[in-house]
Amino acid sequence: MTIMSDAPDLNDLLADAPKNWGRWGDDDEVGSLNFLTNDQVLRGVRSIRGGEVHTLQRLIGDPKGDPVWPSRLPAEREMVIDESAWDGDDAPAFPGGLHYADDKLVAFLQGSTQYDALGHVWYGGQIWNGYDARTTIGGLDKASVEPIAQRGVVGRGVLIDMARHFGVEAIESKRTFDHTDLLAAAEAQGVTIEKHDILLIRTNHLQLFFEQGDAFYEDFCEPGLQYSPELVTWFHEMEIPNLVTDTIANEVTTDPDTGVALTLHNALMRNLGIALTEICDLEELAAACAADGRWDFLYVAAPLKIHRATGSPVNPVAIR
Ligand code: UVW
Repeated sequence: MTIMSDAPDLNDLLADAPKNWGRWGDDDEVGSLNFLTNDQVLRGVRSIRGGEVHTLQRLIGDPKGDPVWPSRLPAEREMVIDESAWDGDDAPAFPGGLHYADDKLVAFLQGSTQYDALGHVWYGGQIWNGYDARTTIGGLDKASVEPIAQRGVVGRGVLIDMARHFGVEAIESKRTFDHTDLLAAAEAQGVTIEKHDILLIRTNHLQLFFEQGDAFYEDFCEPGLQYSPELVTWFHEMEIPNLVTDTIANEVTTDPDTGVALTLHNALMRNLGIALTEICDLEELAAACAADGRWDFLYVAAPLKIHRATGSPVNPVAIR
């Protein structure tokens, strides 16, 4: 597939961008999650005050619809067996009269609240840590979601409420912001983004999915962080291990200046090894943070251990 566009090639755009390739060895597959040492876990634990728990996954099979990237389909849950199996003469017979219900899920692994594998996106024939992009054929032999699932993600989380900062209920399509806006929002919230924090950004953009229906996908361009060399340097110097958002793709879909799609997936994930977590529901957490003015917490997440997968559903937990 050739897409005609005047957009610069990512090889050129990111030619001088920083990389963490090799920083944790030639065989690393979890990238900046290496920053989450035992001390960082304990730093996260110290941000718990009352013990209140918030889960951050969106409902799979939401009767109101499941927001997904345009080329994907929402998950379909199918009943395999239920009480109706015992209606007919050929009903299964288990000793003792056991009946049970089973179902299955046909789902894009990137089609709900999810962790991206570090090898999920690339350019120039190389994925995270310099592995050959051909290692993705038929399944990710390198930098799949499996090593992330194996190690888990635990640290101090900080929520930056950009919708609140902009004074809107939900940030509209195409609106961009950068690290200086994050810092201004953090200051207004009275919280400091510290080195090695897991950064959560609320836009509440997906409220528009629920309000607009199919029109949501017309001229699809989510709001979010916009690439600049300075923003990438900030993430690099802050050694952010994980970026978590409530949008489908963590960043402005198409950069309004360059026309490039998902630049930060490449600059942050492919090059720096920052884990990306998408489609979270941050509403309840944001309300709790706003109510008592505390915006940091222990963040805990473990995607599913799926061999060679490009991503995995997850239900992250924030403990305040
Ligand atoms: C793509 O990379 C296309 O999507 P996402 O990272 O949002 O799953």
